[in-house]
Amino acid sequence: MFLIGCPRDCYDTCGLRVYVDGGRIVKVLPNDDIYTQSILCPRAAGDAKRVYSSNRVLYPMLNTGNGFFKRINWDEALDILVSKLKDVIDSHGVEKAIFLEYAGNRGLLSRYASRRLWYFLGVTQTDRSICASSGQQALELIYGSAYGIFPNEIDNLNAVVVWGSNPAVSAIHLWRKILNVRSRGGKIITVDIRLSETAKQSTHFIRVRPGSDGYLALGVAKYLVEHNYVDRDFINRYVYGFEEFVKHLENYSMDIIEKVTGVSREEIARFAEILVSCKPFAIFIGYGVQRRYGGGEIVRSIAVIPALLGIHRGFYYSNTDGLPINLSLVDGSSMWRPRKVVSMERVGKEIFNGNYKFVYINVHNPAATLPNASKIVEGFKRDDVFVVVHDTHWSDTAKVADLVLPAPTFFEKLDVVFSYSHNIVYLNKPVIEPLGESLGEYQLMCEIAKRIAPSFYQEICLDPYKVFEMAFGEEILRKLMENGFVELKPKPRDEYQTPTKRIEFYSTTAEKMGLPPLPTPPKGDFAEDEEFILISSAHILYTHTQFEEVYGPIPGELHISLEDAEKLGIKTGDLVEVYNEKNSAVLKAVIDHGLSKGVLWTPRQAKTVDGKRVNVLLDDGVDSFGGSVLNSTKVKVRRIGTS
Ligand SMILES: Nc1nc2c(c(=O)[nH]1)N[C@H]1C(S)=C(S)[C@@H](COP(=O)(O)OP(=O)(O)OC[C@H]3O[C@@H](n4cnc5c(=O)[nH]c(N)nc54)[C@H](O)[C@@H]3O)O[C@H]1N2
Ligand SMILES: Nc1nc2c(c(=O)[nH]1)N[C@H]1C(S)=C(S)[C@@H](COP(=O)(O)OP(=O)(O)OC[C@H]3O[C@@H](n4cnc5c(=O)[nH]c(N)nc54)[C@H](O)[C@@H]3O)O[C@H]1N2
Ligand code: SF4
Ligand SMILES: [Mo]
Repeated sequence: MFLIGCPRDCYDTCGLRVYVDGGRIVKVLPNDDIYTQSILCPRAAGDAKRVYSSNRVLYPMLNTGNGFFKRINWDEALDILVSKLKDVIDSHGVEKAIFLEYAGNRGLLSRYASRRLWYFLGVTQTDRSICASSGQQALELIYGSAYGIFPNEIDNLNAVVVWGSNPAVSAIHLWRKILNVRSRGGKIITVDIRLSETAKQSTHFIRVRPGSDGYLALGVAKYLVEHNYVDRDFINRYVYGFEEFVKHLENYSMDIIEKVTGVSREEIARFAEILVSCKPFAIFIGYGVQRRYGGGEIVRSIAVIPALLGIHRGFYYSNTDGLPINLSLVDGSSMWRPRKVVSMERVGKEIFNGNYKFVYINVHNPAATLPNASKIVEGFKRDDVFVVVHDTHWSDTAKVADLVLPAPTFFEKLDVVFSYSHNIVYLNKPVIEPLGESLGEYQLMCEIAKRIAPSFYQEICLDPYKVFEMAFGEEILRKLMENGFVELKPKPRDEYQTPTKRIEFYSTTAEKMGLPPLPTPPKGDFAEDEEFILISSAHILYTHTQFEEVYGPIPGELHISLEDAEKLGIKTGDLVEVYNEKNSAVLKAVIDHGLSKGVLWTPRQAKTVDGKRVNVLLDDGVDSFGGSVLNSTKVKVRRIGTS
């Protein structure tokens, strides 16, 4: 039995016990530590099947045109790759080469250290903003960094607010801990635009209009201030700009708040009273709520609530910057900068226009997961663009690449895995041999570095254990090597890294950035007549596009309210065309009683009936805080027939 950490982009970062027989993985079981709690998610349950699936990339493969690939050897593959890269750098400039990488594997070697060559060369990179950027930035403005409570602290809470997050699907281990709060007589209040799986199991559900959450938060704040519930001592000591904030609240009347949010003042009062009577509580701020226009301001408005009631960092968002890990040393960004950084939302258009002549992609499936997915596919097919994909499986992106290189799964390679939620770090030693001729991301990066930058090889490519030491320091690495895992000490919750060292309700940094100094949320996403807001979120069987080889294509379902379905003459099972100025897609309708009028829901990256990804429809705009606006997408719908 081997104990390893799951490196998928997932809140939980579980400990997995892997059983191997005759060099093959036969069973994957959950560890019984305080975070994994002996619970196995469906993805880990399907892991062994996915590792040995026929969809694995096993050898270097060269596209010979018309979608055919021929097997070549590694020497040939590296020669082609390096000569194409050199050509582009020499004749077009280094910024015409782009490195696309995201979250397929969050291991220190697989993801972070493999960036070193690309930072060194200075090729274009994205801003990695698709997932959680706006909320991260918002929390940094108020608190100096985004870390909040750690999962072991959930046991001390009397209430949890789940705000724009769906942990019953997206973080089942965290959710188990939150459910324990309910079992102990505490409260779970879910704020969502639909009756999500999480909402169904909560003690309270507050339904808001899409993107109006900032108004709801300011409504709660107003109630707390007006009823003198705020903790004056705490505020005097730790908060900067409280008086300005109170004045600012005058701009938001309860009448307007009710109208904008669809939540009555009585419900707002009940919500606020629960918070007052259930201290300590924490607000789990989701990523779904901030992936929209005004998303940063929404998170900023929500994040002041715990401080009003005297709680240090009474929220959870992403805890990476609360842990002692030096990622910028590991990935080289502390030494080298890319010549150009492009927004992840907009990169599709640039690829379509042929702005990049050489594209290197690993741990990422942009042809399926980014906005403008169809433009990315077309761009990759251009003759003047050379695309290299390093993946474990034949992803949508691999299928349209020029050169596809085989990568080992996390069971097949050395790595260190940390979490963005809890504080356990795992040392993953390979439990089986790499399948086929697969080569790890870091090893491959070193092979390319050896050929393209031989005189700097020693600086770019370090011994893997040196990389781990740079991340954690000697002492922690020693413990990690001894035990196979280590617990990191989180930063204190009463420390604020803002310019004033306080919780900045009024942010001078925001002012300098051209943002409002006080939380100024949008009224929400309003659709015109016959238009809908399209929301997408996680599905329990998949991690983004992974596991289709185990569970089949991500269901191409379009959930619609009964009222809208009746108006459009749509029944469950009907085929509907969903369209906007970007594209169209055919999906299968499902009448969903948890949805309200004007709002549609679909699983993330759903595979549409006409063979596309729902991402072809997504809004490619950028929020004023830099993040994506996927959940602000507007579409129209018409019935086209029965399935
Ligand atoms: N419609 C819609 N689209 C979305 C979102 C949404 O809410 N709705 N959410 C967005 C969010 S939050 C995110 S985080 C992104 C995720 O976007 P991606 O990171 O592109 O997501 P994945 O589909 O997981 O793709 C990762 C790829 O990495 C590969 N991979 C897995 N392990 C390894 C490995 O060890 N080595 C290598 N080389 N490859 C590996 C997988 O096979 C897969 O092809 O999607 C975004 N897209
Ligand atoms: N099973 C599974 N788990 C995953 C992933 C996966 O692909 N599969 N992906 C992982 C990744 S990369 C991420 S980013 C996380 C994301 O996990 P979460 O933070 O849970 O975010 P989402 O799943 O995008 O959406 C959560 C909820 O936000 C709601 N929502 C959307 N817009 C609004 C709004 O305006 N207001 C309010 N109040 N609610 C709104 C949606 O209805 C949805 O129920 O999940 C991680 N966990
Ligand atoms: S995918 Fe998430 S829930 Fe499943 S084993 Fe990995 S970390 Fe745990
Ligand atoms: Mo994400």
